[in-house]
Amino acid sequence: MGYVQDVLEQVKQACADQPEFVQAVTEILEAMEPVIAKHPEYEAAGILERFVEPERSLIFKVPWLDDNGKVQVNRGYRVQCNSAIGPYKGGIRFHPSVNLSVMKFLAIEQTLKNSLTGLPMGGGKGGSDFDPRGKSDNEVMKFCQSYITEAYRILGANTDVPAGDIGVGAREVGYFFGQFKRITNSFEGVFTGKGATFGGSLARPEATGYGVMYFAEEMLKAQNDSLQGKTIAASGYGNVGTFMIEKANQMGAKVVTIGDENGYVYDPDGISGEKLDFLKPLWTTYRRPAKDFADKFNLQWIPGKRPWEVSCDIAIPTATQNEVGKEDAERLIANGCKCVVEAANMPCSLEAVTLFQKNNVLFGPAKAANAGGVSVSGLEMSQNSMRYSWTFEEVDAKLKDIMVNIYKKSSEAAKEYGLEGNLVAGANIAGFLKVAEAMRAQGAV
Ligand code: 2IT
Repeated sequence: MGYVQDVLEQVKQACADQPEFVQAVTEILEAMEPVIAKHPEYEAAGILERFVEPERSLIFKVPWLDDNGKVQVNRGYRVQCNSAIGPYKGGIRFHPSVNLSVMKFLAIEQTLKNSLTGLPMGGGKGGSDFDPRGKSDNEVMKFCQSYITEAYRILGANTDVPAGDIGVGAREVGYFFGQFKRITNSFEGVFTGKGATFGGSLARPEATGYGVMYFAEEMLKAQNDSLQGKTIAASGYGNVGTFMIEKANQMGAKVVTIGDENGYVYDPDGISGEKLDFLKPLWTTYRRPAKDFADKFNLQWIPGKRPWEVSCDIAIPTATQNEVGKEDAERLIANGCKCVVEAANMPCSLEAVTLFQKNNVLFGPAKAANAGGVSVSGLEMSQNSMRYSWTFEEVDAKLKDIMVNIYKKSSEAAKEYGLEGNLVAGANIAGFLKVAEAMRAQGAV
């Protein structure tokens, strides 16, 4: 076997109990064959086997007192994957599905995504199996403080800079920041996604969703097409989904579905106006189910099903990993879907991605398409270092530039390595080359 396959086999054996991590590594390494063929020095330097091993993983106890005064215990994680090109950077996820496999997959994806942004950020990810649904504000605060009381020792503005992810938004980041400041006696830009009154960047809440649509626009432009008049199916309605809908509306498209694990809402008129106003805080502030949205506006609620059965031009999964499987992909293709843009991290299974590619469905991979969030996080770090802040318009313009650039880098890398049109390969290759070069230059560390 060749070098790439050898490393993949090693990961499959060593991490057999980590299916999400193996899935992410499989996709990445399969794109590496032409890279290794062109760069034998990477094999000599052992870059791949070093790249697939996180630099450090911290797993810790997070004890907290609930509102009844009872002790609860959750498990916390922070995986510091790669620091070749900058401090570890990546969100914190609170969701019952969080485990080491999920953390490691997110951290390695983040490493390549952050590289693609062109900003100096390494890759990391953190989280806990804590379920924020149904928790009071007081319980969330106590949990966040306890998480940071352990994690603070490996965090720092020049070391590791977390942000939000599923179940973690501005409120939680505020509690993280307050606890970190108290323990370390320092006011530093150690988190992004902060509130605007203590160093948060304007346009950070909008960044991931807007960035997804800027990226989608580039994908369609390359086909002499546009978003005007397009029908979009989406799923999650958190921070990413709601701002994706806002930007899609501004670009002349409409989004006809949102959903959760219990079913989905179908709104053929498209979600806009007072419907979007209601939807925005539904998850991010109230952590409420999707059915509330259907009930409020008398919209069709389809229980027990995923949105991927409706007729749409574009599917934008905005919820979580592996929410689009093989059968969903088959149905989307049969119903005429021509473009899939991953807004969540790794929302499409490997089989689904292969089906889209075989059937000439335009496919925008997460690490490129959803990089807008961490891009503005990078801009938040820059603003904090300067002790200065840019206007919304300035940040939004920089975000758009970065997304256009990521599209360009990914499509050019695909072409250069003989895989024209394959943005999965292109994004992996373009992201990897910068990290690999930095690792090689820094020696065997
Ligand atoms: O998946 C992601 O890119 C994020 N959750 C955002 C990470 C960040 O540091 O802004």
